[in-house]
Amino acid sequence: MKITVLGCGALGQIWLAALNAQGHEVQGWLRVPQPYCSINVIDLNGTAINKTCIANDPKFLAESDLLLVTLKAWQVSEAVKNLQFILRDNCPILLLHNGMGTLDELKALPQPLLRGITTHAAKRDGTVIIHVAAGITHIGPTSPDAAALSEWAEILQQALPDVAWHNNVASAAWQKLAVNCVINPLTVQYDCPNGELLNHLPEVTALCNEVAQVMEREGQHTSREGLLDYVLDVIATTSANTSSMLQDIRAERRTEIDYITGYVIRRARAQGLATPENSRLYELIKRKEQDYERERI
Ligand code: KPL
Repeated sequence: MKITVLGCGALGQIWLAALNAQGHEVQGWLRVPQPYCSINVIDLNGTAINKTCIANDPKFLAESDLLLVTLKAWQVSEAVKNLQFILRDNCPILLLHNGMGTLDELKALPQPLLRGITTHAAKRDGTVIIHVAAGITHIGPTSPDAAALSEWAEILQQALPDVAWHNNVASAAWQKLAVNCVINPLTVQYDCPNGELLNHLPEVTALCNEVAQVMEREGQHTSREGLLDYVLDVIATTSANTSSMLQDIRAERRTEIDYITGYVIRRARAQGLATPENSRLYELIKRKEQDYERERI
C-alpha cells in the first residue's frame, strides 16, 4: 500500500517505521516542506531504526491509499483541509490524536474519515523517538461511507499490533477522552508522573463524575463507578509516564486542552450541565499557555 503519514513527531515516526518494515511504501508530510524525512526510532525491543523516507511529494500523496494523521488535535483540521484537494476522493483519512472536536471541523470533506485512538506510548529523547510501551489502536468509521473500510484494521495490525476495528468507535473515543480529562491537566497541576495522581483521589473522582454525567447525556453507556475504575486502571498501568500535556507544558508548546477538557465543557454547556472541576483545570492550563506565549512577544 502507499501511505502518507501527516505529522512526523513521535507517533508518526513509529508508524512510518512499522509500515515501512511491513513492506508498505511510505512518505512523511511535514508542515515546513522538505524532500526527505528522518525516521530515528528505538523500537520496543531496543533496536535502533534509522531510515530516511521521502516527504511532501504531491504525486505520492495523490496516489496514496491512506492518509494517516498523527498531528496534535489543534493542528489537524487546517492541515487536512490543505491536502484534501490533492488526495483522491476515496482515499481514507485516519485521525489518530487525543481529544475530540476535529470531526466537527472536518464535516465537509469528500474523503471517508476514520477515527483512531491509541494507547501506544512514545517519547522524544533529543533527536530519537523511543517507543516506550506497546498499546492498542482502536479504529472505526465516522460516517456510513467509511463503514466498509475495516480491512484497514487488518493491514495496520500486521504493522503495529494491536489494532481493533469498532463499528461504534465513539465509545472508545469517549473513554480515552475521560482518561485524558483526568490525567493530563492534573499531572500539570501537580507537575508529576501519572502514577502520583493516586495521591489525589478526590480530584480524580470529581473529574470522573463530571465526565460520566456528560457522557450519559451524550448517549454513551457509562457509570461513575465504572469510569473511575477505568481511569484508575490507566493511572496504574501508565504510572511512570509523563502525560503528553505535561510534556507540552514543560516544552512551552500549545497543549490539546481545547480538544480534551474544552470539548467536555462545550458539550456540558450544550446539555445544561455544570463542570466546575474541569473548568478550573481548563483555566489553569490556559493561564500557563498564555504565560509563555506572552513571554515570547
Ligand atoms: O494519553 C495519555 C497522554 O499522556 O496523553 C495518557 C493515557 C494519559 C498516558 O500518559
